[in-house]
Amino acid sequence: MPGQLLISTPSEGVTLLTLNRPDKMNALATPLLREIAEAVEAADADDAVRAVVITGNDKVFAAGADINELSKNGVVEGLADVRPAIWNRIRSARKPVLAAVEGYALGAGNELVLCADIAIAGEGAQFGQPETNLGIIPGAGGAALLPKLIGRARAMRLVLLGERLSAEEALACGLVSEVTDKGAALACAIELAAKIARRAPLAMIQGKAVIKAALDAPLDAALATERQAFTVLLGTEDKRLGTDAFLTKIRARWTGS
Ligand code: CO8
Repeated sequence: MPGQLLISTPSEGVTLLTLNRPDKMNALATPLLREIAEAVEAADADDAVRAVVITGNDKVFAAGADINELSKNGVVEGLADVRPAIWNRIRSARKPVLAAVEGYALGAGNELVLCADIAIAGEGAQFGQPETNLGIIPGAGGAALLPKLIGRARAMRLVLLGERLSAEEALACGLVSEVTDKGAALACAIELAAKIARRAPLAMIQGKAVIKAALDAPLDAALATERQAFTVLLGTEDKRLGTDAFLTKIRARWTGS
């Protein structure tokens, strides 16, 4: 019987994680969330993997945390909850993570999109943080991180009113970087991931790390972090190969060293 997370390699250097709980709208119950964290960490540890794509199915990316699980949790369970640590593991991925979204990305599903570095939406996709409909608020970035990415005004409407963003609105506010025809988001995300997989590996990791750090740091600190990463890359074989390739007009074969 297939698991709740399908792991495949659709293109060289690309790991594809497909959420597979279609009968429960891909609700992110703790075991599934844990499987995602383990798969992301395995990809990070595997030199052959350069990028990760996370997707759902044609109708739903993920409709949130598992409400059956949630309904049984009180304050005590909340205090002992292992999920914040699992989310941190997903958020800490070093290699680029892409999300391909068709249909609903709601609650924790949208928070999983927020973990991605590049998100692609198929026409008709819908993004939201409907937790206040359940008498709670988002718990994995949907209130804390969302306003930094899409702005306070839109985040307030999503969280306080339970409104959803269409694919086009998500594009306009920078939640996703591209809208494709319905059903074409995954192919688009795999193509982008394959492009990343062909590029200088250390530069991909450092570029991602600096951009993420810059979201939270004052400009001086962000510029210092950028400068440090830039300087470290000057000492790499890939930098020598990249500059030689430009000067000799011969394509570089990156080594990731
Ligand atoms: N959890 C559990 N089961 C779900 C969930 C869910 N989030 N979403 C859908 N399902 C189940 C339904 O109960 C139904 O099951 P069954 O057939 O056994 O009755 C099945 O999936 C199909 O769902 P629907 O019949 O509702 O399908 P529709 O096409 O009519 O509607 C929707 C699709 C709009 C996605 C609808 O299912 C919906 O609104 N789902 C809930 C969305 C939601 O409220 N999400 C927020 C959840 S709370 C959350 O994410 C908090 C995160 C906190 C993280 C904290 C970490 C520390």
